[in-house]
Amino acid sequence: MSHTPSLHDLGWRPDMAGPPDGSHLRVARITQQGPGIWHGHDGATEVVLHARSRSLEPTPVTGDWVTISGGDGPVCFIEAVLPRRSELARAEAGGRSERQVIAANVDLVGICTPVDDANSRRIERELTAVWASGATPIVIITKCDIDGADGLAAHIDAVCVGVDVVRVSSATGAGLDRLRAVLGDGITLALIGPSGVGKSTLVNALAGEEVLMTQGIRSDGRGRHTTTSRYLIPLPGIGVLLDTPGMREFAPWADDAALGEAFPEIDALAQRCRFSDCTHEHEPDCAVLAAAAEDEQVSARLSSWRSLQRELAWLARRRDARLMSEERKRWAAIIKEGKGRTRQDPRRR
Ligand SMILES: Nc1nc2c(ncn2[C@@H]2O[C@H](COP(=O)(O)OP(=O)(O)OP(=O)(O)O)[C@@H](O)[C@H]2O)c(=O)[nH]1
Ligand SMILES: [Mg+2]
Ligand SMILES: [Zn+2]
Repeated sequence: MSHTPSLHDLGWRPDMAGPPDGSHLRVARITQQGPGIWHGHDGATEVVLHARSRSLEPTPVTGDWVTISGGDGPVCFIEAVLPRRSELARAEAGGRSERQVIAANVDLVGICTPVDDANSRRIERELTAVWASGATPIVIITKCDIDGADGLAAHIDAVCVGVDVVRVSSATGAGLDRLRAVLGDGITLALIGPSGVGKSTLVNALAGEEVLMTQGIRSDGRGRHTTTSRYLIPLPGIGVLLDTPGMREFAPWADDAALGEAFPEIDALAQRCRFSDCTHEHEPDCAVLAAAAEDEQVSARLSSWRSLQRELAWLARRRDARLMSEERKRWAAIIKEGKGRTRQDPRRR
């Protein structure tokens, strides 16, 4: 970076509450996360951060605003994580029932998809997660310099109902002005999408210089992940970019309200079903089924909606089961402790 970003360049806003005047604490934003160690910037200098306490909650992620102490050397301590205004989360790959926060305090999430290999189902899944995050999604179609891009991009619009779609090429610079227009001073845009779609290349193109490593043109490593951590990159005068490593698959962590926002046309049709709790499976006078029978596009969207809804319901059940089991353990411990006390001194209550 050519010059030191101020807190404002990092995305700090006057309406955000930091430590009180006279406090020995100051704020910083996490620019790269753990495990166990974080990098941040406090508007004056880059800092290496450790957690003050083992029980620091929540675990800081890239994009977080934290209060820090120390600073004679480059190592400082994270004292607290400031309240998040947005939280982009997914169900962790593998077991898939743990919530994993990918980034915090982002205003916009750019769902990146390459024009020659766009996966509509994946875009729907990512949109659902972004609607649940508190940030606003935009869909960024990358590599639009590829031959026949216009025709290839057409089907993507069908799954981007009510969402801005921006076509860009980092190679030619096309569309970058539109992206700069949705950005702005202190606005944070996180980029997500599979590996190799050109997320880091796009950050470099917006920055006008090589701030991130990208997959080399001559690289033969298909599917190799080039970016391995989540980076926050303040671009003074442009905005704040948050680059993420490509995720092979994406399981959204969301609720039905977010699902409704990702499928607004299904939601609108559902308002006209006879039953307010219609599942759109077999009920009479179901407006969604009626529309799906007449329109292939609605039918495809309905089947995505169904599978996502099942997936989210499964996650919610797993989460509830886990909460109940934790609650049971907590009670068992309380009861055990109570019994121990009774045995020692039966008169004490
Ligand atoms: N034709 C064309 N190729 C591009 C464009 N942007 C990126 N690429 C190429 O796509 C490949 C991947 O780019 P990266 O920016 O490293 O992709 P990434 O999404 O950051 O990948 P990960 O870090 O692994 O998640 C590189 O070989 C780039 O040269 C573009 O606008 N047009
Ligand atoms: Mg990358
Ligand atoms: Zn219905």
